[in-house]
Amino acid sequence: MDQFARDGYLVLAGLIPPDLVERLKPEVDRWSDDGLRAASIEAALNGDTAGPPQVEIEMPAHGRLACLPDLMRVLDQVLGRDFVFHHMHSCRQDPTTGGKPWHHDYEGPESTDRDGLMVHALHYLDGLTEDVSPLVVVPGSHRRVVDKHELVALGTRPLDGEVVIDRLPPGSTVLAHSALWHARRKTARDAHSRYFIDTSYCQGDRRWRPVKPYWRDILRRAHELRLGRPAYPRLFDDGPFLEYRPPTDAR
Ligand SMILES: O=C(O)CCC(=O)C(=O)O
Repeated sequence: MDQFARDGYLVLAGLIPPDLVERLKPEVDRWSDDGLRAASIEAALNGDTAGPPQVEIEMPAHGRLACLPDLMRVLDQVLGRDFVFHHMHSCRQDPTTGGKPWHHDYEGPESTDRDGLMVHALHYLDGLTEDVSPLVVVPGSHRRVVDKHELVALGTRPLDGEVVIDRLPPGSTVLAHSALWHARRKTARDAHSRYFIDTSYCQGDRRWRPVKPYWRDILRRAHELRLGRPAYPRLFDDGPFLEYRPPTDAR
């Protein structure tokens, strides 16, 4: 955990069991190809509080990933026992998908708050190889207080001290402090799709901004599915969340 505090991330190589990876990939395909992802983005853009017909966490393997016991055990150590689910995104990045500029994903009440601990589990179902775009991080950058939108102007250009993560075995997760500066650097060699899911968690005794207008509905659906039970009955509680505020940037 000293490494997480110092660098702002941990590599959890092969955290996701192979059979779960095999169940997740067709769900990601369905999410991407059957209009479900598009519907969830549209609902978010429309400020829809009821949510789209299906959300990621309702797909069985995605629901399992969000409360994967081996991940929960790491979160116990990083966040302490009192933590809640924040959100999940699922996406198949095809070779035509672009890079993602430098940013962080910390969602405190105001852009400069760094009061509590929030993390993003970045899951790479096929791992990372030289055939796809790498993840790039700046170790220690989670300790700098920067408005997330300021970073975007940097694009994906190399930054001092950066670490390029381009070799990970299948089913690997990078657990990042949500304020860590990170980017997906598009490379010319993108040869096949990159299966990417992120799940995010935050300390339950602080206040947080949700990222989707239908966040309450997602938590309600997770409760109905009894996700996280019996070990983590509070994982999908709504208590720590402030009201949703639409982003001011064009994210
Ligand atoms: O695609 C990646 O490797 C990282 C994506 C990312 O930074 C994000 O979704 O916030």
